Amino acid sequence: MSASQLAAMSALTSVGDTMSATTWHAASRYIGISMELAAGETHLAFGGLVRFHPNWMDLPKADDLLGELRASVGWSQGTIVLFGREVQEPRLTAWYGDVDYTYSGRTVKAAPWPPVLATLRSRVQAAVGVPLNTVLLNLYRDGKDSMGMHSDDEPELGRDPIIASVSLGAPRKFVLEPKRKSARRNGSYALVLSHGSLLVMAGSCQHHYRHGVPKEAKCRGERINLTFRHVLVQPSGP
Ligand SMILES: O=C(O)CCC(=O)C(=O)O
Ligand SMILES: [Mn+2]
Repeated sequence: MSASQLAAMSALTSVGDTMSATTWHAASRYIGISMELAAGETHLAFGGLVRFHPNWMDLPKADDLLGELRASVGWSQGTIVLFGREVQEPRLTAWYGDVDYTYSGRTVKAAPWPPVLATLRSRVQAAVGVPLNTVLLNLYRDGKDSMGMHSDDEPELGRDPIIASVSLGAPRKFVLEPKRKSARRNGSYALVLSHGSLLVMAGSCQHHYRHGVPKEAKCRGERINLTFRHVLVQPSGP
């Protein structure tokens, strides 16, 4: 992580953080095989940094935002190729940004920010201290919808990207596991992404870890997640 990114991370607002990193390590416990990530900053064992702000947004604001995004965003269900077959993604998605972005083998074109997302982007940028020029939105209709394990490590995001993730609606488990399989049993983390929370992944997190949102049979509610990123603008050709 560059010095400016480090400075930006340490300047993150601490609303809702009740534990210092040291207290958290002392209080950590295991959920299944995963160590629970609590509020505040955690330096991951294999490298990378995570900051979690469970109460980043006040609840009436989070309720309003959830309702507005649910109704106004142009949600669609994408397809992915799995074992040679085209299948529908287990969630709905939408994307807005200043620049084109290629992820999971598909390219999405720059699309203007609706005012509600422009306002949220400003707030997220102020919290992380770096510019963010795209947002990917995911709508999980219930616990049958999910996000497979992956890393946000496309070359367009550059080295050590900062990914700022806002969650609204039904709480869902988020898993972070080392890319190295032999380290997963003792080196995985989990946390519950609550309504109005902000999770920031930074440093070499995407290099060493994968993350995902597993299915949760008991979850009946909807959840919207927004991941803000900074896509590097490619120099235009001759
Ligand atoms: O829904 C989430 O919390 C995860 C979203 C995510 O990892 C992504 O959009 O890349
Ligand atoms: Mn991701």
